[in-house]
Amino acid sequence: MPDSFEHTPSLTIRMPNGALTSLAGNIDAHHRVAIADLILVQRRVRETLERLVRDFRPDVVGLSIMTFQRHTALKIVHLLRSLSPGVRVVAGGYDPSLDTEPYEDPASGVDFIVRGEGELTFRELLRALESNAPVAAVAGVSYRNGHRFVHNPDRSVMRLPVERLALPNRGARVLGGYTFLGRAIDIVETSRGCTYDCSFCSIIEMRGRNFHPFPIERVMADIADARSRGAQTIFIVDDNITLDVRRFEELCRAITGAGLSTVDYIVQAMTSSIANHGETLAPLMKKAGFRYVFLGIENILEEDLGFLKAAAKNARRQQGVRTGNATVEAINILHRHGMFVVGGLIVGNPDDTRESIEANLAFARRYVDWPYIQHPTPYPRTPMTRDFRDQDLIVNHDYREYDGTTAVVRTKHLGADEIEFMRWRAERWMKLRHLPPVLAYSPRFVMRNGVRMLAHTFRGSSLKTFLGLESEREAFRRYKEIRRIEREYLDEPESGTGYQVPRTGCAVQGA
Ligand code: B12
Ligand code: SF4
Repeated sequence: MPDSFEHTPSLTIRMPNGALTSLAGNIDAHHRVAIADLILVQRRVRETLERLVRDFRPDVVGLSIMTFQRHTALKIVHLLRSLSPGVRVVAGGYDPSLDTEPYEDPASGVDFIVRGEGELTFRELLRALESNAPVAAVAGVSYRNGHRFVHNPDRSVMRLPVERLALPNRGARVLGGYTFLGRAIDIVETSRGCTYDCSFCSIIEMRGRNFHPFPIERVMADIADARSRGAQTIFIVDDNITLDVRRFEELCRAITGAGLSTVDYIVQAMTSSIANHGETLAPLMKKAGFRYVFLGIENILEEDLGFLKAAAKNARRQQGVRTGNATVEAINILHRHGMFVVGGLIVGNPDDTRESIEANLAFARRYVDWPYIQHPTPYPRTPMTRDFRDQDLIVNHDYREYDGTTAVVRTKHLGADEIEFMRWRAERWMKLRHLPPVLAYSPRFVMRNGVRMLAHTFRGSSLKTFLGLESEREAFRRYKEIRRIEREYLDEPESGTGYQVPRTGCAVQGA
């Protein structure tokens, strides 16, 4: 999908989608496969798709979709159908897996949904299609049968240490230009799954509570492959790599031992693991080349952590006894070892007041290097979605805006717009503060793009705003309008193709 959100502007961050290369690496070798990450051509989606359909004449097109990308995805299906009426369309990823209904609509143009982990299901689906065999036996697939969709039984998640998956096929990419602050970036997985159950996270409904690591040799081969294709930075996309700290330490040693610490690594981590094991883990991470650590802080207030069911993963323990919150300790350890902290916080929970949101913003201002502050977003089938619905706090049912930085829920005390305004106003200045280290890291990139980077961070504001001649709310209003326009990646398809893009309201609410 081309859709990106506030914290990962395509100017500075264009990362590959890990699902697509993994799927491509695991289908039968005789297929010709092309991966097109549309994030690379955000403003040229239509012409790129027209060209690719002309060049490759695909029999099957698969799309990898998050909820906020649903609208664009359905438009893309519409376009594909107009370019190649007989093409078979497969939808996969978090959104179709957790909310099949919009894709079942005959107007959607989708033929198959692959639910959950996709490699084996997609491979078997393709085998069935090419041999004209029934797909009824393929676990994990939902398919159109006349006017209704049939949902085959779920497929159980792969036990990765024993059930081998082939390496991702990066060679199948037909578009280029993945970069992070001007440096070539790739992604690598070292494990899948998580045993926690944070109420806002889609992972549990997607694959249950489990943790399956890839063998370290396989991870090293994957990193080496990414490196050999030019990656200077690697984002490790594991759901929760810090569940097994000893294994993470072993991985760091393997990276250093293999001479692959010349790559800069970015990883997501739990505060508790870093605080409780950081003294041994952090030096190894630093030596291996880890540079940015995304910490799932979520919230600094215990009541909010309780609501988000994220207290356990943020707990500090000493001699096995819980002694408080792990966040500050985790940040200090990472800083002591020369790593930057990307602070993941969630503000706007049901009981949040102006003061509780301000407390979190002040914390971010003081402690984190790069803020990654979001609003609770009721994605399909998460426990949090039920909580917000039960309390009647969801105010926006347009999934296009479910991108994490648009407030779509209110609290009992504050309106959604006010919550978003508070985050927006504070976060821009925090981001500005990180510019000097970025300049030192990527001087040529910043010299070339610094003005555009600032313009992006402060879009909506004008000289009048900075001089205090207009209210910041006016700038915020303009920012929201810019965001609204940015969300359209594909102009309206021509009529007469027989397909209509269905409305993408909140199915849960029946809107
Ligand atoms: C890494 C990651 C990121 C990275 C993305 C890096 C990248 N380019 O890949 C970063 C940090 C940038 C990011 C950002 C966002 N993310 Co994110 N992210 C993840 C995470 C941790 C892992 C995803 C991953 O790569 N997994 C590995 C791959 C191999 O697995 P996979 O994607 O699930 O794919 C498998 C199946 O889904 C299926 N499949 C997927 N696509 C397809 C397509 C076809 C055709 C088929 C057959 C099968 C199939 O098969 C694949 C292989 O088994 C997940 C999950 C989590 N624990 O939080 C969230 C998650 C996917 N992100 C989410 C969200 C909401 C976002 C953001 C919108 C906001 C945010 N939370 O930051 C932004 C948007 C990014 C953008 N495009 O602008 C949500 C999606 C929820 C939903 N219902 O849509 C998740 C689930 C987290 C959550 N809140 O629960 N994210
Ligand atoms: S620890 Fe992370 S991956 Fe695990 S349930 Fe919580 S948010 Fe999801």
